[in-house]
Amino acid sequence: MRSFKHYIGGRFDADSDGDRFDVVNPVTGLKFGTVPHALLPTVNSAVTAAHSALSGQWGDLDTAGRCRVLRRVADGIEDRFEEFVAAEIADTGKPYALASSVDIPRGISNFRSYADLALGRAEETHNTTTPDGLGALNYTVRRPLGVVAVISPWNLPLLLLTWKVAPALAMGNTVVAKPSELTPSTATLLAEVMDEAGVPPGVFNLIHGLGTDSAGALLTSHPGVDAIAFTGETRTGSAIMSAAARNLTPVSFELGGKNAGLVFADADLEQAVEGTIASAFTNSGQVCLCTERLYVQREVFDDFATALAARAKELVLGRPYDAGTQLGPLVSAEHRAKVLAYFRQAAAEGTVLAGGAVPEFGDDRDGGFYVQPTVLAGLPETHLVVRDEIFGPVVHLAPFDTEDEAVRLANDSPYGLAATLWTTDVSRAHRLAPRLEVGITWVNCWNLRDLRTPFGGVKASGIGREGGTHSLDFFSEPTNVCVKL
Ligand code: NAD
Ligand code: 6OD
Repeated sequence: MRSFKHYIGGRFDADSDGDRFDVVNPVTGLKFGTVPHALLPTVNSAVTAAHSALSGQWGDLDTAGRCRVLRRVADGIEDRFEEFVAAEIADTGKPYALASSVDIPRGISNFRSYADLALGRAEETHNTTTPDGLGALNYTVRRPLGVVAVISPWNLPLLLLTWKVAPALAMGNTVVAKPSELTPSTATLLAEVMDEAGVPPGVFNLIHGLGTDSAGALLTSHPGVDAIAFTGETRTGSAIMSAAARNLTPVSFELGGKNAGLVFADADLEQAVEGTIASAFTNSGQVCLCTERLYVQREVFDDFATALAARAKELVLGRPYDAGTQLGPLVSAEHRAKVLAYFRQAAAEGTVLAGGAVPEFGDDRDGGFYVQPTVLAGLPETHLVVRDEIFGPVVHLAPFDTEDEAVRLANDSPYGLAATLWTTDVSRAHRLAPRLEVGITWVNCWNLRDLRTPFGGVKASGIGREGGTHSLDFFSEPTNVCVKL
């Protein structure tokens, strides 16, 4: 049984000031550890440690020095690669193939790529004309914001945590991170690696705990926090924004989605089916970028629906380490109950083309949180199954006739994170992509990520952009210096 600890000011012995809570393996539903709640004294210690670390060793380092440290962190994760994979699997139950090809490699890349970007960054300069003819030189310097609170979710725990921690540290900030209460393991290993890599005490602090009225809320409302980078549900973002408003703390938000895909009759239908299998069911649909609404041009709707449902039924649900496992369980009993409630409503009022139920294994996995990959059709656009983010392995299909109708349906959502377009007509792709109210559009692919590109959503899907220089901009404050020549 693991006993997780906070990591504050370079020490793992920081104790809990609240009760401990359990962490459970989603494959079997069995408890494997206990986690401390950080309450106000712990949050205060972490913020104080982060403040103290802004000067001294960390503050004295230039960008090159900080980037050397970040590369050592990347190397440290790589050296303990299988341990990180095992930790991610213990918390989430995701397939080994996914954790070892996406989650942990991306955690490593985040440190390397933000180190490269910060080091190669050029600031703006302007020559200004003056009445005396001698001119002035303007140049910009960037300073860290200070103490950054990083609040992350459970679906891609290390990837989404490091996606914010790496650029924040690269720009000279210090961090207090709070991972999801459901997934404390890789964040804890990351703290160990930071320690081993020589990250000075207090530069990276890790506190555990719940969100509402607990560690998360205490951290985001803390007056000693200079910026908040949050990934999670839209309504949590709203609560954090209210808390941040009191201190005028800047926020960067990556929130929920109800992502649409558009399949045109001219698409390569086999490619569109396989692409949708990936975009709807990867990580059991627990990726903010997953497609939950798919609009298919009417003349190919029936063929497409039949092919997609057949492929969904072939997907292999299994144990994380079994060769051939394609889908793991959902993260928790509570989350599965929410997903199944949507499935029941869909079955009552629409058509279930595939899945819709809990699989039966006849072994200890029946204590876990699996659900079948599910394809639905026939619900009105106003139905909650079509409007709410479900965050499970589910996609609802509906037909459309014209481009304009497709765009209207895709945009008719409170969310605006990502969209996929499946078409072989290049002009159509270029014509439609700018009309979709989202932060990211993929054409004939899904989740192809270049870490330098802007990442984020519009409407209820987020505030601001991260990725590449966008992250470096958020995590630093520009000061213009004007020198009269
Ligand atoms: P969540 O909002 O429930 O929790 C996320 C984090 O916020 C956790 O660490 C939680 O403890 C903390 N938290 C909860 N309430 C808080 C509060 N009042 N104050 C401060 N912190 C609080 O989200 P989740 O269930 O962990 O993750 C799933 C959600 O995340 C989905 O909505 C998904 O779309 C979204 N998500 C978005 C992106 C993106 O990039 N846009 C990426 C991944 C996940
Ligand atoms: O791939 C990424 O960089 C990224 N930010 C993915 C987000 C996934 C959301 O669940």
